[in-house]
Amino acid sequence: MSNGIHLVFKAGERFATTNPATGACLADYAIAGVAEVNSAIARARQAQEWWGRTPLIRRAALLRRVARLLNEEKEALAQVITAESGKPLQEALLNDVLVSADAALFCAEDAASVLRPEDVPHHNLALRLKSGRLEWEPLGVIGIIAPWNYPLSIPAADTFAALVTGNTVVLKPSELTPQTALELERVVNRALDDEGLTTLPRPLQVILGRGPTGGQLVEGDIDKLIFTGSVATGRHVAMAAAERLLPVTLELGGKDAMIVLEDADLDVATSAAVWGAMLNAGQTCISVERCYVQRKLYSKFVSQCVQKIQALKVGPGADPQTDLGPLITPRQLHIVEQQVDEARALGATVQTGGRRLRELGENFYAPTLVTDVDHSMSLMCEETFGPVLPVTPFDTDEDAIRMANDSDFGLASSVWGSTRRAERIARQLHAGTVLVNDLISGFAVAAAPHGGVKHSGLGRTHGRLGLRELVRPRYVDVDLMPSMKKLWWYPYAQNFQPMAAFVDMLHQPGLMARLRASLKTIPLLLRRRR
Ligand code: TXE
Repeated sequence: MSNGIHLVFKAGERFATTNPATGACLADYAIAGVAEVNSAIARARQAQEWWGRTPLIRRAALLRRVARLLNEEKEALAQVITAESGKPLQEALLNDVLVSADAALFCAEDAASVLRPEDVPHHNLALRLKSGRLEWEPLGVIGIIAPWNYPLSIPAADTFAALVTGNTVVLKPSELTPQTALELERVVNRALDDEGLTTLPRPLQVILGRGPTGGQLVEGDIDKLIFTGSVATGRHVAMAAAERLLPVTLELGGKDAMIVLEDADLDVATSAAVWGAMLNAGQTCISVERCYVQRKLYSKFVSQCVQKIQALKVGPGADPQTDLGPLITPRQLHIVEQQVDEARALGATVQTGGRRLRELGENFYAPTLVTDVDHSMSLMCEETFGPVLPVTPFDTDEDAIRMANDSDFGLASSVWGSTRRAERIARQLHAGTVLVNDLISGFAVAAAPHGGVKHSGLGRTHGRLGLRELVRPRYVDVDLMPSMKKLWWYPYAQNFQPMAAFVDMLHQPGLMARLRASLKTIPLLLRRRR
């Protein structure tokens, strides 16, 4: 038994992947059992010995090479991603391949400044004859458990951050999108070869399988885990990790609010709302899951959004004309369908969509806009992860802030309207990221941290904060007068009063009082120390 899930591995078990648009079988793969997971971790640990000693300049060069290869192979990679995840080709190209290439370059360029030792100035006079500095060292082997919705960019950004900081990686991708992870491994290995870093074993190890394989990784000899997925699994993983004090970073999705003020540009805000809710068929942790519109704009906002939604072209992601692809699995479609049906039963109005598109295939759901919604509905409080835009009006800024913050999640949110007013609201929202007059794109800013508050998770990935989570600080303190015994060592006899004067000398208000106190410390200097 492990992290709430029984680890049942049958020797030789395999799993297959299917194309979400067509239902066609894509490939089948061997499941990594206990032995395979542990030997991948052992290889990563062995690799860390040489990789951790490889100078940063060479690690950065590897990531520059990776960025170049991702660019060279962008079209073929986008095809693999679309085949496995169902998303439109353009989304695979930009939100997976480009975001990954940017992350690689960011790591190559910024790691040096993050890893540079930092001076730690000493403020206390008695400690000034020492110099202190912080040094950063890799944690060791990083386990990454990744989801299917951004099958390249999520594991790639985490992998690159781990590699550039001198760690090695064991990656367990989603069982729905294993091929994309194997492509990532291939690109990294090719970059290692191109850079003359052919030493074995390799710093990135990929293990394939379902939940139990991930569970075994959590149980294995790793030094940190980065998990991206559902709240339920994240909680299991965190509990198993806590048992052995394994540090974890958790990215567990969101219920992101979009607030549209009356002074927002209506045309821009409606296009943003539709794209922000429908991107990747809504299967984006930072997609618009709730939209609050100031009453004056509300009815025009709804009718413009409906028009724009109805103009979307739904179809297989591989068709370059497609705006909106299928959901990943019938199970995911069922979650969406249930939430919309429940809202409808509780009085919500489906303005457009709200049904399966069976004529297109098993996993297609019509892009949907729902009004007359409230927070008693799961559509407004649980992650939907589907192409659904629930819209509701508000009156005052305070109402909008209260409604947006009334959620168990806090990943990202956006505010639309005049910049100053929107920024004032943004500062009051409980979320890891708040965008003003934009949405989603925070994830594409390689330098920006990604992560949330409340049930959206713990810690940060991406950016300088993400790099810092993959190193441990070591405080190094060097005494500049090694032949001198310290004034606070033994003996204590007759020390107390001069020491009290010493504290006065540092903290007594007024210069004269401090000078007087300093005279009383002279006996400290004259005393012989044992
Ligand atoms: O997630 P899981 P699922 C949300 C979204 C979606 C829901 C379920 O709302 O509807 O989660 O999706 C591995 N020990 N998000 O079922 O189960 C699993 O193999 C260790 C939000 O796909 O959390 C996969 O690699 N690992 C989200 C990964 O965990 C385990 C992205 C995620 O799977 C495991 C995806 C276990 N016991 C879904 N069980 C986001 N944050 O963006 C499963 N896994």
